[in-house]
Amino acid sequence: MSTDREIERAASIIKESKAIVSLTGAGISTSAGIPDFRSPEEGLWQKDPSKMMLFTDVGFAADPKGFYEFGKELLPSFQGARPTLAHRFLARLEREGFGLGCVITQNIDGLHQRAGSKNVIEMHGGLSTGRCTGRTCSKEFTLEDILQKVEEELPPLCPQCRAVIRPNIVLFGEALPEEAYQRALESLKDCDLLLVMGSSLVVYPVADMPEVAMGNGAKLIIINLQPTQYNGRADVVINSSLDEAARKLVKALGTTL
Ligand code: CNA
Repeated sequence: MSTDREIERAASIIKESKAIVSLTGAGISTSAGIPDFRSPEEGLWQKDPSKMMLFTDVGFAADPKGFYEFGKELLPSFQGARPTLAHRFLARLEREGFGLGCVITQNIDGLHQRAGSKNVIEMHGGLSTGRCTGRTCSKEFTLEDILQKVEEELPPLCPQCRAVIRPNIVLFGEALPEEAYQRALESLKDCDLLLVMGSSLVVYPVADMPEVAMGNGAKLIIINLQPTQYNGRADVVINSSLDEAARKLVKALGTTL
């Protein structure tokens, strides 16, 4: 549980910081109904580790039908999701002059943008678009196109070249989008506070980002239910649900949601 002392300390660091970057993970969207990967019991990999393979570059290429069958099960949770208090908290920190410059997210759900955050760097792509995997075909698709095709056949195929369509997300084993990665590194170079929210900090290279920020002199605040490898080095660790922490931080900062 987060103590009032940790909240007060985090609020005072936020107030005195001039250039804040937030790094978010799947934990910020669990209260919106989207399961994460590694939470005990509810995490997708904890429930069924065999599904992890489908989200690798090799696994997708070998079994795109299996990927989409599992994707169809997960999709309603993404479609029904609304931004959480914690998403709205970050949008407010950006809008209200608290010095939040950008949100670096590992999430693919688009909830930061829907909460009103303007400067969002998606490290693992997003679900809202897709593309043909054909070598010479570069056709792009909206999520609506893909959903329509998924109803017709699995896996969905490109109408132009009949190759498999894939969502524009980064699968395990693939490189991060270079432009997003460079932008993220730039923002970490200049920040004086990294605020990590809802990430196990085990997926590299994003898991190196606290190291990069601290190496540049930034403070580190972690809000997460489970411990991370950086807890011992963070300035403040708030071990509570993100929505509860956001509610208390908003009060301590003297703002509203
Ligand atoms: P993860 O490894 O599943 O870790 C999530 C962390 O959040 C865990 O340590 C939990 O303890 C913590 N957590 C869960 N719920 C809460 C809560 N309510 N309050 C506070 N802490 C909470 O997820 P990461 O993001 O670290 O791993 C990166 C993966 C997850 C990326 O490749 C993502 O694309 C992928 N992912 C994204 C989504 C999404 O877009 N919403 C969903 C599932 C997985």
